[in-house]
Amino acid sequence: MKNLIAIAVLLITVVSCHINQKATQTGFPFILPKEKPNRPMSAAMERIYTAYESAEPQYNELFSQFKYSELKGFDYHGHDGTVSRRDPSKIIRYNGKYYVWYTHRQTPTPPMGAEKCTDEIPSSDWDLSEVWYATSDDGFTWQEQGVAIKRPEKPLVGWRSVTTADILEWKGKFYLYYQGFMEASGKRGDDCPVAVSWADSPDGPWTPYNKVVIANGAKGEWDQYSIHDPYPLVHDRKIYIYYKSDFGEAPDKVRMAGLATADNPLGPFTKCPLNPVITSGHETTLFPYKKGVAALVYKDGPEHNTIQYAEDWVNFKIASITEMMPWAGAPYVPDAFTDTKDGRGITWGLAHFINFNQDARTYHSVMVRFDCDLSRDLNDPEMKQHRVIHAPDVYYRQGLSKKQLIRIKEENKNKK
Ligand code: AAL
Repeated sequence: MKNLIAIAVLLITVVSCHINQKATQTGFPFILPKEKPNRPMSAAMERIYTAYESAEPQYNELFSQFKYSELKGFDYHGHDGTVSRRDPSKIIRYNGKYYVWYTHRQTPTPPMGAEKCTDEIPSSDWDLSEVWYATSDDGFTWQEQGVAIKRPEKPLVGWRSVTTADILEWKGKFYLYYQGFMEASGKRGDDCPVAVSWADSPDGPWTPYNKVVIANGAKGEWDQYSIHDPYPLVHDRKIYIYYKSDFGEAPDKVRMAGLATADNPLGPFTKCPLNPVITSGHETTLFPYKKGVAALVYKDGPEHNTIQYAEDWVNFKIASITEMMPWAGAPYVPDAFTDTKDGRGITWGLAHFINFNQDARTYHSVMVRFDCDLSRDLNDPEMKQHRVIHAPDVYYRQGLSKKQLIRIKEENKNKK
């Protein structure tokens, strides 16, 4: 009994001290402390000191705004929908020039959907496509060099379309990983295993391996249908390929990213048992940062519009929240293949704008340049602004649909 009373007295003293401290603690300092202050704080205040590299975004190396520039050197046939360029690869520098690979479609008509497609008429924007490449001195003006990966003969992997390539440099050779379609995209979904070709120089010629290198998951698994956007980096003397898969049933489609690693560019690739490792986003955009890897996670999912970081290359945490992120961002990553433990970050790359005309009848995509400051070697305060001010027109263009307008009209009618 005595013991019980002693414990009760102790508890009351501790609780009342805590309440008193809260009641007597002075207001939060006017100048936001750089270090976490030693005082009770709300969950939100705790978080800015524990979840991010810095409590203020402008001092967070993994926070940035994104600025966009039109590219010179690409012809889109009057933007009539018959020529499309999309899904650029990360950019590499070789012999004093930047190189990029991308999906190139040149078809007699714009995409007509899975029902109407033929051997010449594309179902989707990336159907009946090839992987092309371009080089540049400054990243703004590009010289298109033509095809890198052609569609092989039926029934080889990719006979219907080869798309969404990304580049690896490994032991003096170059490897392009890409999606190989064996039926028009849209027939079921967007099923396409990962294929690979290699070359001694980024200018080719490219030799196809003609085998699937990362297989779809087993029946019923999250990646049973598609391995999209294969994105290779080098870490721990291994090839790390991040990829995205689509799963679930419409309208609850889910897009997440996983990881597969290998000792050899042609495989075998082992999927990470913790997959998926990134729960949001769409195409894959990653770069070595310090000891770990950072990812741009935009569009789709609960954590879209974030930049994430995984020190162990598997367990990603939100490092910042931002806006206007590049779609299919493909950065210039100087240390992508150096197996660095001191990743320096990125400052620019290419991305795409899909449905450039905002008109399904001339559907096509264009490539665009983005700039940012996600680099430990750059300090550009303009990129570290916490907000972007958009012209009213940007908001008005997100107008209500006809269906929504009818609903609101009905609601108003019923109120009378
Ligand atoms: C893209 C990528 C993949 C998909 C399709 C073409 O943005 O995620 O490449 O298959 O859409």
